[in-house]
Amino acid sequence: EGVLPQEYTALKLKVVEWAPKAAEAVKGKIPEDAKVYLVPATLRAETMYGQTCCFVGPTITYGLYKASEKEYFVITERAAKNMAYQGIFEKEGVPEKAADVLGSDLIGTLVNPPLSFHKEVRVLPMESVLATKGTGVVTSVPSDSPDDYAMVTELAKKADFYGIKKEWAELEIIPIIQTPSSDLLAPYLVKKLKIASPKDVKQLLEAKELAYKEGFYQGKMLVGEFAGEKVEDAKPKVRAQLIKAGEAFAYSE
Ligand code: A2H
Repeated sequence: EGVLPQEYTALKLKVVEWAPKAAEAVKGKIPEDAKVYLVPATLRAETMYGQTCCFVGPTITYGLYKASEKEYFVITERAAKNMAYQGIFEKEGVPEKAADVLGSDLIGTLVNPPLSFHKEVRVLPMESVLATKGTGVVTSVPSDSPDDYAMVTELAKKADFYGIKKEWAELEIIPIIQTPSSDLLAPYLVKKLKIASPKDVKQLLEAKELAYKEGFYQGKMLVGEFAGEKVEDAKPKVRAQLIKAGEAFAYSE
């Protein structure tokens, strides 16, 4: 962990339809009219137009935590404790857990990602999701995140092995940010650095650094309300909009 606190944007992806095992795990545990959200933490709010799926760690145990009377969040216990402490939940103190659900049981759940061109996306597995960072949930933006692009490519290639439907990993990747190199920076870098799979950890780390620098300092928005503006300028505006709309909140650790 770094010295400075990391200021994330926590995004609310509403559950539209549970995967069968997740449905079983939550059955009768929350009010019928309550909304449940998967809540990924991101540093790149301005890329949220390009979400194509939502990653969970298949071996991570998540909890369904009560944020308010009618809202529940699917996150790690660690994140729930932080959120309770930061006054994000209606009730302060010890977070109230309605149910446990294993990451692998969430796979296939259909969620509604704010701002995204794709209105409904699936929950998919990513082994490299850390239980010790953010909320343990990662929203996937394959246009601008090399990790995400490498993972959705792998999932589409080996759908049967991962126990998913191929089409869940094959949503169209839409250009969100123009940089000097490309309008699809992550796929461009993955190809350029000859990254074959999520196992190419070293090259992915390099791609991630390159993508972050070029995207942030030289990127221009191609879509959304701030199209034409520099990423640097658009980032806080997109974030503020999401927060104002009640679709996201600040989360730090
Ligand atoms: B970012 P930092 Cl488009 N395990 O969001 C692994 N990765 C995690 C995580 C966890 N528990 N929690 C968050 N992350 C990812 C978007 C994005 C991100 C883009 C480009 C780069 C990028 C869409 N995925 O991150 O270690 C989340 O992915 C590259 C750094 O706290 C989050 O932002 O610096 C980022 O890592 C936080 O990483």
